[in-house]
Amino acid sequence: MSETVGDYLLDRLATWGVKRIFGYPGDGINGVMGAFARSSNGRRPDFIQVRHEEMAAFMACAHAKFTGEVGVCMATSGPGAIHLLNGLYDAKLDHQPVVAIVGQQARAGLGGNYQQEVDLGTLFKDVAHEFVQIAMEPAQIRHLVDRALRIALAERTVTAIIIPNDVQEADAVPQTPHAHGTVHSGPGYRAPRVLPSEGELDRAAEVLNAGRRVAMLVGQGALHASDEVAAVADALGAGVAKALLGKAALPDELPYVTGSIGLLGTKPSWELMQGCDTLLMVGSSFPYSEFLPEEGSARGVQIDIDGRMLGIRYPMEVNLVGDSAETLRALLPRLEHKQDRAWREQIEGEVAQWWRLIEKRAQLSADPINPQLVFHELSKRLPDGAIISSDSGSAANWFARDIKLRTGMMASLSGTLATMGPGVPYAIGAKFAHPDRPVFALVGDGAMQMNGINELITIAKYRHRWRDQRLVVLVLNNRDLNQVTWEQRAMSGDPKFEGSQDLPDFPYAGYAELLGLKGIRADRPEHVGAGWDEALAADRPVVYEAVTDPEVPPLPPHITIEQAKALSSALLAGDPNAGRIVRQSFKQKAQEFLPGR
Ligand SMILES: Cc1ncc(C[n+]2csc(CCOP(=O)(O)OP(=O)(O)O)c2C)c(N)n1
Ligand SMILES: [Mg+2]
Repeated sequence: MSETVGDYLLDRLATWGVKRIFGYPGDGINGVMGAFARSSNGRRPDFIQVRHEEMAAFMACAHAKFTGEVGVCMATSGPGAIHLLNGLYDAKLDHQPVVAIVGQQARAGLGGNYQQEVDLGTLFKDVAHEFVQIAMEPAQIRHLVDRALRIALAERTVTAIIIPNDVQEADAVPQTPHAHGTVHSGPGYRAPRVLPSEGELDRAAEVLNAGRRVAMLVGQGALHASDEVAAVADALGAGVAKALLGKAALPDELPYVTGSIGLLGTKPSWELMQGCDTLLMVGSSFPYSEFLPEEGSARGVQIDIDGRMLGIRYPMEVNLVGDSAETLRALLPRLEHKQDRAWREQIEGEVAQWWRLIEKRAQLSADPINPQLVFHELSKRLPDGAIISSDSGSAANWFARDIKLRTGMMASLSGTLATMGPGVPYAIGAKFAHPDRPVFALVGDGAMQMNGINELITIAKYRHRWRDQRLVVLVLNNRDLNQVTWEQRAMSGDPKFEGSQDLPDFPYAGYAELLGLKGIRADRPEHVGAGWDEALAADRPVVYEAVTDPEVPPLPPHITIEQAKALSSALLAGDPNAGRIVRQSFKQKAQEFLPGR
């Protein structure tokens, strides 16, 4: 049998180094599934079967985030393609290179209001606007693959290829005869060296040298520039705050690292931004202006590889288009080592105090378990090389504040779309990419019920492929959509609406056991540490269900007057849990004012 388009597609993807494709079948993409089945040469990518196409897109995004390579996902026409969308938007908004390959009805039927016929070019036109194409001829496949991967990598974005099912089954045309109108593409992409001009570096150095209290804010663009960020922070006597996607950019053990910033952030990051006279932002588009210096109060320098991201969060004096590591290295010899270290010492003092506060908050009693204790006990035990994914929800607060990352660890979450649901699929994507490393997913019960429970089936299906079996899914069983419950109270001033917020209970640990995984359930504080020890010693992936108290407030680092007012009006309006909330909030806040903090 001669090679089909499906065969050629997979071979071309292998030429690009693609090792696995996360996806789900359907008759719209069967021409490619047939090619996977014929994959005898050991060269073609693996097909990883998920429970839902959105999960395939999350896994492709996680692959990109945890390897720097392009992630690939695949779905059938119509419903499968539609299911991919939320995961693709997650990748697009977090600037990850992901390629979606989807099927379509046969060419002859298109426009015929055919079964499952959806206008996929239009559907993907926003999420994959840099490149979305329909293959109408076998000869297109070579350049569609080459361009979809190259554009995804070069633009750090999502691209899509739509292939009608009769094209998938047609004979491949790897090479067209040279003629007017034919296209002859080649594979491969290497990132360029991107550096600002000398003059702009000098201007940036002038601003940074003039500053007396420099604050740095680093994001995911600095993940590969840890040494450079540390060296520049040392020279400038700066404190460093981290946007959530950049949490692994610098280890939390460094005394001048103030940790996360924003609503989920820390008090030292707040103080750093309020007290600085100069802001150096590296590889971040952290959005919340109220957590940045007030306009006019600080001079600003920003570094970003993408010129479109410059100068949108703070009116910067110098905007540098450049790779963060290269640019910081080029800046370093231009920086004067600041002699006056008072600002740096002040920050270090606040950071030390903050860690003591976090420790105390974790130890406060709750009913039955304080979620901070669960994260605190994990943080102490994190094995070297751990990879962590967090879902959106209250887990993201505790991940941001309580988890101390060390050198060599990786961590991510849906930073920009902030969608629920990526926690478990990100962990699966991480485990396939790094089967020797321990992986942790930190997930709420709402997100588990949305999709995490189903994706446990994928873990059970594939776990035998992973040399190191340490994959732990932490579920915060608080029977509440807690993050939003607190947003209703503190932002909108409404009491908790039980109709939208209460969740049914579910036996997460028991269900894990049914699947052949290990289930651990902690419902008393004294079980929490031992539960982690057991999870880390297990011979198989674990679901660690912690029964946590929804009335422990994920307090913003600096609660504003408006938020305090909104919260009290919510309570006055008859919040069903008013009494316990006041007690828990008071306990948390009181820790800041106790002696010996
Ligand atoms: C797809 C999607 N739907 C809704 C939301 C809004 N949202 C953000 S966090 C959250 C609650 C999450 O609840 P859960 O997973 O139980 O975590 P908890 O906050 O209770 O720890 C909701 C509804 C969202 N971010 N994404
Ligand atoms: Mg919950």
